[in-house]
Amino acid sequence: LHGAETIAENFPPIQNDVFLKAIRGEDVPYTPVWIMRQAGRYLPEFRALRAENEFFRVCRTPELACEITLQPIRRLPLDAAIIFSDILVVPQAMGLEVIMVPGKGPVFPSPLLTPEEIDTRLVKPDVKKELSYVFQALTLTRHRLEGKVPLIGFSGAPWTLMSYMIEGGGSKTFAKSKKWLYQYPEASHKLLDMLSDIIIEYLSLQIQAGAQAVQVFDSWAGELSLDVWDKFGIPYLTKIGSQLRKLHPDTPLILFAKGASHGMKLMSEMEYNVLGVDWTANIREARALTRPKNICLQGNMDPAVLYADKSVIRGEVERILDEFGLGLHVANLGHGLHPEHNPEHVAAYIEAVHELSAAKKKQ
Ligand code: 1CP
Repeated sequence: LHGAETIAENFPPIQNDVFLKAIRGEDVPYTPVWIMRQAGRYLPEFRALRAENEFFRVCRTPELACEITLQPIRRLPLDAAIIFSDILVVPQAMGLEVIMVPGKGPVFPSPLLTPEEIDTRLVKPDVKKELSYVFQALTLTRHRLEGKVPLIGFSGAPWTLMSYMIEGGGSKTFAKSKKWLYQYPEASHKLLDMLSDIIIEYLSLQIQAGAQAVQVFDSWAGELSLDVWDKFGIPYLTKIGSQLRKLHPDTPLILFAKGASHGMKLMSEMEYNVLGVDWTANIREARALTRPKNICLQGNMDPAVLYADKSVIRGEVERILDEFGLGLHVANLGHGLHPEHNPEHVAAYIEAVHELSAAKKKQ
């Protein structure tokens, strides 16, 4: 690493700020687009690098995390980059082991079993030290992007991280972690509050390291009833939003709560500038709630559309752009890219967003 690339200052001036402008509700020439999991297994260059490097080794090696972040930016005209990492580096920093099992995904060999284990097995980490590799990757990537597009940092949301820590990996029913919410509400609140404080510090340090926007992924919000999410999700998301807003008044805050468009009203009352929506959301209703507050929406094409022909992709993009209307929209999929997606179809999606939105703007 060159000395200057390790210091979070004198970053190259931004060239493409369409993403940042769209979030602020400013006039933009076209609708900006980035894609969740844009750095991932659908890219041959990602698979090649991963073949030689274990997943969390990539996360922990700033040069490698930077390289993977830049891969989709070199190939595709995306309007933002997202740092390569994983939401599960936070539970790792709290003392839990997480391994990436090929073909299966992340696994905790020894998940949390009882509320007592919050005290006996978890540590409140020195975030700056334990996750320094993430901050270094952000600083390096911000320099190496040369101002081409803004860089997004991220964290998992408290409930989503809690569910992984208790389930020990992905889950179909969320039986164990939901049992905690109903059976051990106090311990659940204790764990969620502990996670929230760590996440606030983690995201604040990401912004200081060079992240120009941060996204909170509540991937499993949609597994909860509105009432339970209101009790165990919203208070912590609110705390994260308002603390970060105070610490970093000008940095866009994005919340993506998958499957939780039933909670749109609750989300629109927090301090996030952008709300992610998946393909089940009612866009007109979401707009009615968010437009008066100048909140930007992000989404929402079903990733499965990318399996269809390019003409179908274009048609779906056209429909989605019409539904959102111009302005205060960042195009994205409603969830991450799949390893099976064809990079050419991903390119066709981005091109369709750019061309069709620019044409609508001129109408
Ligand atoms: O072997 C591999 O390369 C594994 C695939 C992979 C990748 C590319 C995983 C394992 N994580 C990642 C990177 C990643 N994870 C990013 C990079 C930035 C980008 O979007 O390009 C991000 C933002 C994440 C965040 C993440 N990890 C989430 C939240 C987003 C979402 O998908 O809902 C979640 C839930 C995880 C856990 C995780 N990590 C990896 C997998 C396969 C999973 C999901 C497993 C499950 O279904 O439970």
